[in-house]
Amino acid sequence: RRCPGRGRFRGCLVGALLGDCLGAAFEGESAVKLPDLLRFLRGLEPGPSGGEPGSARRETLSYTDDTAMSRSVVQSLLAKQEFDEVDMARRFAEEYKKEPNRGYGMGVITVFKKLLSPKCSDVFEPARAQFSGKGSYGNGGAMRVAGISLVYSDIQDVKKFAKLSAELTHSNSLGYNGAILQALAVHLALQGELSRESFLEQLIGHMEDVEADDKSLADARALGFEDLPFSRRLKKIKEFLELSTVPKSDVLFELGNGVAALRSVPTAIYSFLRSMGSDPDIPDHYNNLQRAIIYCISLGGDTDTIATMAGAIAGAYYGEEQVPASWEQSCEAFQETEKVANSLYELYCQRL
Ligand code: R7I
Ligand code: MG
Ligand code: MG
Ligand code: MG
Repeated sequence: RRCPGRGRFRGCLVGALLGDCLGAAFEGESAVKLPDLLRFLRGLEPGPSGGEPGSARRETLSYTDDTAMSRSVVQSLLAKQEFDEVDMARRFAEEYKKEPNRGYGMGVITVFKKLLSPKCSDVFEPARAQFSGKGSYGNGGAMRVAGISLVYSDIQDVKKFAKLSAELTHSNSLGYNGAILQALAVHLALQGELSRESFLEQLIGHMEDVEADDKSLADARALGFEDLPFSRRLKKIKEFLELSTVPKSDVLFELGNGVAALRSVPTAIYSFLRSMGSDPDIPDHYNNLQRAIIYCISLGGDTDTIATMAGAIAGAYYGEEQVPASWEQSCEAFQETEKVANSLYELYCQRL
């Protein structure tokens, strides 16, 4: 295994930050109009249509729980130099206590409150109790997972620690399998120039294995889904990519734009893959990474989370060269994000 370039680590974390901060402005809107979105983005740029040339930017876009939790994942990995469930759980809970108004999921707050109690001796227990013992299938495990793929280079480690990091809040396999899929996508993107076809084939191969265990089969059936639901959606993505145009309504019906991992992680992967090509609706001066984020947000729904996941994948694939300065500088804590990415790069390469 080789050490990927530093720019991919910076691209990944900053891409994720951009997706969250830009997407948050539209989270929960059922129909985002593309002209409105493009106008919002022009407002971030200096010059005639944006802020006054040379003037200070009007506002900084705040990050949400997606980034707050991603930062806890990364800070824990850097402090411990490996995955440590007790340390990571403590950081999630203390970060929530410090800034509770970042837009956290309704259910996960219960987990944080239990983790903060001195009586909590098993850090996985609060997550197991969620939703009457069925566990959360939300996308919170997936939205924050990229850091795992920026520390572990071995694909079995990526799967193992993506799952464990997600299980601190999401014990339903439809939640943690989404985190595994997102971590695998970042892992593959970090390796560089893979074609769409081989990127998808590899993801399908891994997920058919991940989803074949008894708990994954039982959890999917209990919620009324077919077997191997993530793998099936990856195959649907393959069909979509073979068509010249795909109506937004088909993407929303088949892949979704919701808060469940199953209705958001495949959508982020599709957005990344479709943005390898041009999009007639998005102006040509936007690059692949920008198109991936714009497309996610244009779908509406859980825009910050879908865009942060697509941004992490696209940033790992294209590197920081595709991160526009005006977008990055619009986001809270972008300089710190770059520093942390450098540290992850050092750790990843030192561990090889
Ligand atoms: O998954 P989670 O951390 O939420 C992440 C989302 C992202 O969009 C963030 O940007 C933020 O806005 O929230 O938090 P959870 O509370 O575990 O799950 C999110 C939501 O998914 C819950 O509030 C429920 O609405 C839904 N959900 C479930 N509903 C019924 N039964 C998750 N699991 C279940 C379930 O088993
Ligand atoms: Mg959020
Ligand atoms: Mg929210
Ligand atoms: Mg969200």
